[in-house]
Amino acid sequence: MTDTLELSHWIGGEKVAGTRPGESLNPSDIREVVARTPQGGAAEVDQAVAAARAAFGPWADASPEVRSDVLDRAGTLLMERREVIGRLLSREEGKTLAEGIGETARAARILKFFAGEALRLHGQNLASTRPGVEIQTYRQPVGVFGLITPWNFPIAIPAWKIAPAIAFGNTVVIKPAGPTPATAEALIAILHEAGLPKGVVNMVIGDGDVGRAIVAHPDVDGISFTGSQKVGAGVAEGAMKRQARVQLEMGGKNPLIVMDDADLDRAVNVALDGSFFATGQRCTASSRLIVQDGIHDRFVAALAEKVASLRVGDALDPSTQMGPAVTEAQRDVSYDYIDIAASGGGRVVAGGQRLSLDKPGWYVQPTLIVDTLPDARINNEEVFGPVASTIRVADFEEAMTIANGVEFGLSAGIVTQSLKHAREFQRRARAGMTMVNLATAGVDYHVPFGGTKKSSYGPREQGFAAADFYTQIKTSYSAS
Ligand code: UN1
Repeated sequence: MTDTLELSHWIGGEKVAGTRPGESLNPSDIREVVARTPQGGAAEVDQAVAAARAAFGPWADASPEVRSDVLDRAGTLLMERREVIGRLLSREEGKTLAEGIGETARAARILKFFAGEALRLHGQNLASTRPGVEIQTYRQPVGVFGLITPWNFPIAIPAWKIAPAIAFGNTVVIKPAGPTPATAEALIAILHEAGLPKGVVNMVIGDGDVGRAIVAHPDVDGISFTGSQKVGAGVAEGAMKRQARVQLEMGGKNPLIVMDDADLDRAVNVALDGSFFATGQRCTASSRLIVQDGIHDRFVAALAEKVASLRVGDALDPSTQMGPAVTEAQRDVSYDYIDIAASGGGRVVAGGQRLSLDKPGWYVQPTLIVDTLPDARINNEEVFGPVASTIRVADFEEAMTIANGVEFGLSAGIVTQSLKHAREFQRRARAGMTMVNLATAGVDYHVPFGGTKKSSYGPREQGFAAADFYTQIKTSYSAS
């Protein structure tokens, strides 16, 4: 499949062409243009918000069964087409074909999950402190949501923001990430094919101007953003200025502690998955490997061997185990951090070299850097690439202190056979998600997702928690 797609914005159920042209490239072979896109701006955002506002009343008043049916049908269509859309995803984002198809199936499951949640929205009934008075609480839709999504999960994240928003009666304007608009468009097209009324979901393609116009728009009631900490801070400020509700999912510098009593094979496989799969481009990636002295050298030797033998290549080649970085800029960030870590005293034991293959793509060698210090830049700043560092520790206490000693707190993991350490880790880790004998990345879709400290802000995403952001509670008192 090498044809170039021609994308449009989606406004009020119609495809709307743009004036300024843009494109997305195949990071495995940048000679290939995956899609040509319009680049929207404030004018398209105005039209999209107006369409979402017009659609809001009827959609909010529709039977939950109507909303459930659309999500269910879209989930079925997406699951049926997961191979084709997963291939498009891998071609546009660069994760392997297995990862691209897996993510598409995950997005389909998310749509199905929220098809069920649409029917389960419930409130409470309480006796008042005043005799004869009853109180009911209802969850009601909020209005128009602006969704700003990243390129690293170009279909799953749009799905997990759009699905709860519309399941509970809201309408949406989404700006997909610049490098991956075609994958997002596939989802929007399927929702419409499944019978979504015009204007319930609108999409404006473009760059930061589109994001800023959404955040500043007076008729957007809430904003959900996944992306970098820096951009997220600006989104929060803009939303708060006009009292819009806001939810931010940002970076991580996720620790994986490996204790002396760990099963070595398990520890190596968990670290390999957490640090390098999806080219390390996950905010949940295990980027700090905190390893106890007694297992350290065996762990590093075994992991280095596996990292060095990972097959890096074209995302669509079935033998590829790790695809390229999504863009040239992302590739260069990885290179920069490898240099920063090495100049800070770290020792590169796998990867670390510039990589060029027979195709022009943004390939990076998966890289393991050992003997780094906890306060080095490599252990405090998010790389968002296939680069992991190890920190040697004497005991559990030192491991906990280092694990919690960064500004981020998204996901944290431990590999151990000690129940005591596992339980204590779960209790004391300052992270929104903890993993015992599992990779820090790779989460379920039906449970809450989010972090602490600078990783997240606002209510959790996904699972039963999604209703906290995408509905508002009304408290009704009545006496007879
Ligand atoms: C996962 O680890 O399965 O952008 C999901 C990210 C996260 C999603 C991670 N918001 O990487």
